[in-house]
Amino acid sequence: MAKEAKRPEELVSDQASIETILKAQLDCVETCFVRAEAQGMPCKFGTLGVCCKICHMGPCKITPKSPRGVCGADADTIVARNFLRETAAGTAAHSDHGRHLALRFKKIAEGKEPDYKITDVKALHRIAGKYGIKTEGRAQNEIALELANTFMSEFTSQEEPLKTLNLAPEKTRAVWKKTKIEPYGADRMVVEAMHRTHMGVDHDYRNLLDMAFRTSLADGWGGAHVATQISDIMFGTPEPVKSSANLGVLEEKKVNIIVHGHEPALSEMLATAVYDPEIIEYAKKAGAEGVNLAGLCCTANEILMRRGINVAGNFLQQELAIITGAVEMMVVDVQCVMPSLPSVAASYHTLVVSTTDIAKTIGAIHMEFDEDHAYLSAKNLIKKAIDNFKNRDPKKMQIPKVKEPLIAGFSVEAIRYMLGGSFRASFRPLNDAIIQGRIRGIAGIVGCNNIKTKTDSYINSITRELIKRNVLILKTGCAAQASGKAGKLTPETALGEAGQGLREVCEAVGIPPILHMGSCVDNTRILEAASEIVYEGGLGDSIAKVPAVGVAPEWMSEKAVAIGCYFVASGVDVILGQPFHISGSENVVKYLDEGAREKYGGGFIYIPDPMEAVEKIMSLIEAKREKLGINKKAERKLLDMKDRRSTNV
Ligand code: BF8
Repeated sequence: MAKEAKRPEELVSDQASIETILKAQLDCVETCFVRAEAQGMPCKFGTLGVCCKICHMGPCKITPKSPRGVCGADADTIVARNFLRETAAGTAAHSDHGRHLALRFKKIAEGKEPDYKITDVKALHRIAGKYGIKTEGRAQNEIALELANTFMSEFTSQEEPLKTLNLAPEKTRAVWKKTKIEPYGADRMVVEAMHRTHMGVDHDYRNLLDMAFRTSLADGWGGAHVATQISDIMFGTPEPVKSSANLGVLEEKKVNIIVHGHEPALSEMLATAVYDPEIIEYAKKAGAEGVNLAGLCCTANEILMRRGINVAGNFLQQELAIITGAVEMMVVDVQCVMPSLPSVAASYHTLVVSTTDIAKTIGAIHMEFDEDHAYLSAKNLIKKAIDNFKNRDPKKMQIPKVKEPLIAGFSVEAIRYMLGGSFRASFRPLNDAIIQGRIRGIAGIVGCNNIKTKTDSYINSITRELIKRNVLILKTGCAAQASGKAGKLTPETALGEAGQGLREVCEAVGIPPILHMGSCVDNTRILEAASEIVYEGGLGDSIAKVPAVGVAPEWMSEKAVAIGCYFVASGVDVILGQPFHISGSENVVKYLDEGAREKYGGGFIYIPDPMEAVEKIMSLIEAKREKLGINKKAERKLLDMKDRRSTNV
């Protein structure tokens, strides 16, 4: 008997998505939810990670009957090679994003990018100072050019460890040096990873996995770190900003344009151009009340953090946004863009426009973003969207009346300022709160949506439970948007659910208990925050000692593999709500957990149940607190029996 299709309520958590999936069914439009059903059970060998396609004698697969491939590679080698290739791909994606920004930044410094400028001069000076670049008495462009060249060498460095590593605490760096995983530039690391996983090269699973950690450091303390810093200089360091999230941000009477992807250069230009009087006039002439720009995925996070632009949704809502029938144009660049978008759009009037030569999709209109005439390029895109307004079919339009208010924009600088004010900006109050036990620790909850999990459900349940247990939450990516859609990114709503200690601290300093820190490249902000805690003192001398845990509840992309690896290599335990494709090798599973923890201070733990994950996170945090010797003091000083019961310690 055919398996019954899942009901929308079983697939997604939010009402906007439920309504729009039902609409897709009525409109006979295929979505990822339908295709996931059609896929059935995933390939067993792929899931175990024991399928080897590295040479053309195969593909080989490991089974009890054939424990080695044709060349003799066993499960350990095959699984580790596949894992390293995933990490390299994730590193490449973030780093290529960072490199594009670095090239653009260099052009700005050289005065060759008339439409862009250095928006945040303070950030330029702050970041240049971190790299040892002299700022006093020098012209802005001179500083920017030296910094741009430094950033470029962070990708190409062949023999020198990255300069960005110096931003990590000394003891954390010493671990990398001792274990020989200090990376060179991502360009070399990714090439070396591909070489080592070629047929007949590196066969020791431990050596391959160490290379995965090393490669990922070229991302977290290299390419992605550079991307965040350049974005802050070019477009501004984020500060708390109000906005809204979910499909209800689309507007019935306006031309709706959605930006989707990752790089902020075009979306920033669009965010300016929508307010151009010429554009407003053009929209009015087309019968619209104006132009409404909204974002999806991490492009949304970039322009949300700096401009408060509304978020239409996270990863698994990209097709649903088109199915509302209210989107004139979806502008896409790189990463996490489903190739299905043009076929979904074919049932409506939406134009899907690709904007970069490195990311084209059959069925999309390609309008290369001309960075030398960026503003004009942005205006042309918007005008094309306005021209398409007349093609909207009101009978096909259904915008869910679902959106939630939120506050985002918590860069490390913003947190420091909020904790201490402009004269005493510092992490001291946070460190003290952790030492006193009011805040037990920190969880970085990051990553994607994955069709294998009811959308947002693991993310939201774990977040809810952890704030109850007085854990401060730092968020990025689609996981942050999940909290936004659930209405948990405002101080009022989340404070009502936070434990007493966390609530008191948040109320005193004026921060919400769940802090939206940005896009996926901005995971580096979480590392920066952990480093700040170390520098502030009292919570250990390396990131590994801080009572902090990383969580990737619904991850799905290779970028998430790289992120997880650089968290672990930085000393942070990472809980996975979805497993890696490694279970075909017990040795690899063990090495990524216990082996990594022994060497770097953090390891990977897969826990499919969110409540079990909460228990594990609390035990990891409490173990670190015990090691720091801060639990005794806090209990004597602050907690009575009632408090103890409520914190479940
Ligand atoms: O880089 S969280 S689905 S959008 S990969 Fe993609 Fe995952 Fe979303 Fe941003 Ni990150």
